[in-house]
Amino acid sequence: MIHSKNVENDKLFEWLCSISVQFKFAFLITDPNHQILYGNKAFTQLTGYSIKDAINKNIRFLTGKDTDIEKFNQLLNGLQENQFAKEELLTYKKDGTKIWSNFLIQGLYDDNGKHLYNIATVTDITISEEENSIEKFNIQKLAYTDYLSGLTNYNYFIDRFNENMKQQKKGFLLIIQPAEYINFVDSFGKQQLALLQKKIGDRIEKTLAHLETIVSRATEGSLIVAGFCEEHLIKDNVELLLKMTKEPMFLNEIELFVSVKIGVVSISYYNGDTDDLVRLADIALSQTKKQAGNLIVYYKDEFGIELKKRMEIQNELIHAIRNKDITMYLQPKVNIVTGKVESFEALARWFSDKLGFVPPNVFIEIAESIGKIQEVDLLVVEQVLAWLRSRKERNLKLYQISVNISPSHFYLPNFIKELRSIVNAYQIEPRYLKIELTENIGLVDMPRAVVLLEELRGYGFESSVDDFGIGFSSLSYIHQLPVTELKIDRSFINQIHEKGGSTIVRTIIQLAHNMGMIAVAEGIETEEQLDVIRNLCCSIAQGFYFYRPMPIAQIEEILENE
Ligand code: G
Ligand code: MN
Repeated sequence: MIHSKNVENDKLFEWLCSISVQFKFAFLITDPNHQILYGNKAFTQLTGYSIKDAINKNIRFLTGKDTDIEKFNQLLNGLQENQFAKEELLTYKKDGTKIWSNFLIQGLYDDNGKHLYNIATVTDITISEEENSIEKFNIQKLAYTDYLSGLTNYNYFIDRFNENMKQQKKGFLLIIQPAEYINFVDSFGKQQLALLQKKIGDRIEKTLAHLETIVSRATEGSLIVAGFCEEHLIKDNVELLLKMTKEPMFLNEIELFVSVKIGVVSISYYNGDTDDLVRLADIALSQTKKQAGNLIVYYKDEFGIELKKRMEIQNELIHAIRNKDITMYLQPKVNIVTGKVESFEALARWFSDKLGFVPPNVFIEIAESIGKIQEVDLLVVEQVLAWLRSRKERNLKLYQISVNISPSHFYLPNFIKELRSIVNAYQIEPRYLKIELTENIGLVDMPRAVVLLEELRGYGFESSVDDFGIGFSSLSYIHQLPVTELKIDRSFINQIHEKGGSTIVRTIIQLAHNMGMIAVAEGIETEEQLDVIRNLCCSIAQGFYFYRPMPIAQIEEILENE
């Protein structure tokens, strides 16, 4: 990244860069005078300008002789604080070709009203079907790259590995981690860690140059490697990797000796599911943490107890779903100004006779992996409706309740039909249900997501984007989705007291308000966090600070006391 200001703004800047990598739309960050600080790859694809071409130029360099300069200036000069400005303009590619584009610009300000950046998205509105599919192809390539390190990412690894396995290859899969990567991040920062990972990645490729390999960045702190060779050569090949730690690596002219932890699994354990194999390598890696220094651990069957546990949970879960043994808990969403309960989020909880309490993140993930998540979601919806119905019969106030819907069945043809039919059966107005979807939803199939959300809205259901701000954030297309609420991911609330943490939350709240949406802060645990988001004009919050998710009986008590 080419630019450095104070830490606080850099964090916002870094976040904007990281989420815009996946954007299908050209995305630029400029300084308040419209000088370009960053452009994503879609920008390069759209305009033909490399990032180097664009950096430090004024955004006006995209114009040409037929551009309506006055209109463009109006757009740039008329930027009101925290407002979107939009205009259709004729711009030029590097090779001189004209493009009609939709320019969307917004100013970002800090807590003191200081103008930090502008962000601009540029969409080609002259695009043809054919070009569109080329663009999609390139987006795929983008989706294969880890932006910080420049290495290929986990998605790439999985796709390539699966391709290789079609030819029934032999060899190993391993996960490799610099031994003290947490300390490393503390003393050097994430950007430097990414550079180090890139260097390790290059060394691995060199060391194993005699093999066919796939080397990708699996997580922030680890690389994932597949090497294809005969079974009896696995050990020799993997041990070569220890040699590379004998020579120092240079980072910013500092000499570093890096020790590594390696978890290895033989491809002979492959059962058709690459995720399972990766899990085995991960289990082996976790065994390396018990000792200091360089260490390689090979997966053994004894380690597989964890996997057995998972199978057990899986089997119990199937029974639990059949017996409707999943319980709905409610967590209040609170109006910060009045302190009153405004609405609820419904959450699935599972108390198994055999296994005891199984944490939701555990069984939800398993339900997803075995194709049972739709049933879990609908069990929750049904209990929500039954509760509303029972309150209606007792002439008590009804509240709007959010239900989490997994992207995996949001797109199924009968989803909306089924939803409507149970809502009808309980005779509850759809406006009492809010459909919570994760922000990746538009990434799967954006045009269809819009159609489905419009359809839901047409029937009177509201919808909301959950866990906003992480992963494939939809900053550039969120304004196209007919949703009424953005839920700021808990991780941002957690970091709100770190330098720059509140700037990101502030930006998300501004974005939500600009688009006429409600911003909800999730995971409020302390008074200090509440104070910050209150100052940022967020009006709805949810979290342990107010209430934990609770069974209906307890919720009824709270409502009685209000
Ligand atoms: O992904 P989603 O936002 O739907 O996740 C909701 C989960 O977050 C629930 O399982 C709920 O128990 C949990 N949760 C709710 N409030 C808090 C909180 O204040 N802190 C933490 N750590 N978790 C919370
Ligand atoms: Mn949720």
